[in-house]
Amino acid sequence: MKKVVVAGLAALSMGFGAITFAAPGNAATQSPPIEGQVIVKFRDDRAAAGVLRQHGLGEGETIGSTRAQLVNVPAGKERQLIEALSRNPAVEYAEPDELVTAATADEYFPRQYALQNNGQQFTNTAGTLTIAGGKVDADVDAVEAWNVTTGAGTKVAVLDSGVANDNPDITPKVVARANFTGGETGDDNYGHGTHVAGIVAATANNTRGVAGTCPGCTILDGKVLNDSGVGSTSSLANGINWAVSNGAKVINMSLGVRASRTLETAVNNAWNKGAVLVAAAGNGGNQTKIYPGAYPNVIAVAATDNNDAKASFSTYGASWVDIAAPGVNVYSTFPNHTFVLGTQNKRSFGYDVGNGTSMSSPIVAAAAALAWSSNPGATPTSIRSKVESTADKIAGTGTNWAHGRVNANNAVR
Ligand SMILES: [Ca+2]
Ligand SMILES: [Ca+2]
Ligand SMILES: [Ca+2]
Repeated sequence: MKKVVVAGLAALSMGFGAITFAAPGNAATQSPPIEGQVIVKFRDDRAAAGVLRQHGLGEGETIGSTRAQLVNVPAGKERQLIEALSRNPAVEYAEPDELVTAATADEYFPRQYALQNNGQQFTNTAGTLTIAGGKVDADVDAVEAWNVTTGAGTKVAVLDSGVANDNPDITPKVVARANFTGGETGDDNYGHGTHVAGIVAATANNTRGVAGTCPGCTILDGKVLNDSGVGSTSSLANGINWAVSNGAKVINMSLGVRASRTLETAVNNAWNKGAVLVAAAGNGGNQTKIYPGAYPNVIAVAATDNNDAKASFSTYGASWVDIAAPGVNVYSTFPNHTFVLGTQNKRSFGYDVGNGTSMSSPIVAAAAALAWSSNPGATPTSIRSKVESTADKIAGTGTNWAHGRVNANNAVR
């Protein structure tokens, strides 16, 4: 029987340049306030000196344009003085001076603009990759979402080319594996699945590599694409069934195929059994439907960049593309061994950048998993509705997709 080809929507251009530039400094996410100083703002600055004197304090420096003062206090008395000052009617507010740190202690986190975009920019030492400073907050507010939940134990199925056995940032997150490709090793010798899985659930705060969008999530690794990134409708349908049987709350499919009644039945069965399904919209740069994304019970995801603009390669069209997520220069995990990409052998050292709606889909899948985690009694319908309805509307993109660019923080509130 002739197989229908399912091509992984592989990155249009994967960097594979040696990533050698120095890691930025990092600090813990939870730190105590800075000792010996508090921030005070007065309703009328003319009252400041008198009020501070009542508490045995002198006036401090003004903080930029805020009109608040940074006041020196005895170490250990910060909280007590904040409470006392807050009760004074002349004080608008008093608050601790908090330590500002990197959001996670992962080496490459600052490159992950999709999770937190401060307008950061990078050029690698080889000069082969530049990420220009993007638009501040053109991101999915993952760091803010993690204050509510990191998705602990929520299972996300990645139906893809497998997940590498040798990447300490993502391999330990795999709780079940199955190989539907027939004959090949269960390892990822294509790279695509490892990259997608890392976007979902790479371990955060381990000093290493990247952070997943849902760092507490676990991965069901269903290998449906072979080591050339190709599979069949039947293997994909089997993978969907396996994912549901193994407790997947979300199923990510960064791949595309022509319509198939078998595939649609598998999709609908999974949805009816309680899984949210997410798929790439495609990299055609046009409005051509691909499946499973175009099925009604699958969220189809387009790609944006670090300016919240539609990626040039992204398939689009609000009639069937549901939502968008960053898909340009997305950092994630790769195998830590030689694998095949196209016709070439590639030696990867565990991390690289990827481009494609394949990278956008797992961000939405992870946001759905975070939403499940904060609403355990929800249904696929309510989770999908939450993720879609709370997306950030991006001016000028209304005809490209039905909802906005996903916002994980909104999805968990
Ligand atoms: Ca943000
Ligand atoms: Ca990490
Ligand atoms: Ca759809």
